[in-house]
Amino acid sequence: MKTALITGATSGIGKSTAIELAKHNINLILCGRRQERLDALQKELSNSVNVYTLCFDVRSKEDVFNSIENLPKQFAKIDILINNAGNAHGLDPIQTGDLDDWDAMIDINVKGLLYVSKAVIPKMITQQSGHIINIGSIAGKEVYPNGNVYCASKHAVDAINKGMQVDLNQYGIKVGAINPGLVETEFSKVRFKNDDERANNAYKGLNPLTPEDIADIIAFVLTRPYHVNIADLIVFPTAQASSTVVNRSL
Ligand code: NDP
Ligand code: 8X3
Repeated sequence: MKTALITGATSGIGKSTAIELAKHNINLILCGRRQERLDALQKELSNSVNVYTLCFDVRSKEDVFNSIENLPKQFAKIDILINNAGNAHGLDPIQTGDLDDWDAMIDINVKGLLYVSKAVIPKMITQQSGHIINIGSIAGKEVYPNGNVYCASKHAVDAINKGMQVDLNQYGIKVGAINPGLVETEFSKVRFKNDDERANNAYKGLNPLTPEDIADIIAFVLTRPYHVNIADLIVFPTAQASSTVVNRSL
């Protein structure tokens, strides 16, 4: 049985991915900052697979490395890494953006992803196998009004994804990115700091992607034969054609 480490497993895409991978008999290391949610998911999935939880903030280099280096033996071999933890913080023009929001996005979406990857990649190199899926975004392919720093953080994920592919190619490790458009999760609640009206407006009048849609794609990517690597994939709801072209009347 394989083991997957999923960051951001307490909500949205990460949580749905955990549920989906359990159906594929993949043991799980679930990460996030909200221990009670990790505990609940562990309880839910432990009937079918082995589940271990790691509660850390991806911004803490020390906690990331301590947690991953001290995994119990049963979970020490990580076959799959889903780099999913991340959020947008704010949606403001560059001239009025909040510095704390900028720090959060760069520290979590970029540096956090790097810390977790740095803790896991040496294990995969020793094994000469592994599969890393980086959750990017359409915001890593386009820049939209007021998206500035979030888009920058996801463009960085796009570059890191390509960098990992190039550098890890010699070890037989698969690396790929999934770049979704609008997915209804807690993402907009976080972006708009619990302003429910603004959060709901993001999905108003359209049929957005669900986190289960992304989990389904992740499972598809993971179950391709060894010689097939989905390197970079964009997925939109049918109502969306780009970051700014969204049909809200379908
Ligand atoms: P959610 O807000 O539902 O989930 C975000 C997850 O990230 C949570 O589990 C959260 O866990 C975790 N997380 C956030 N900050 C930290 C941190 N500092 N340390 C550790 N974990 C953290 O949003 P989504 O599921 O939508 O987002 C998942 C990924 O998908 C993100 O990378 C996002 O950028 C990307 N994405 C989302 C899209 C969307 O429209 N929703 C579209 C394209 C990409 P906890 O708070 O418990 O730490
Ligand atoms: C999340 C999708 O369009 O809000 O990455 O940036 S978007």
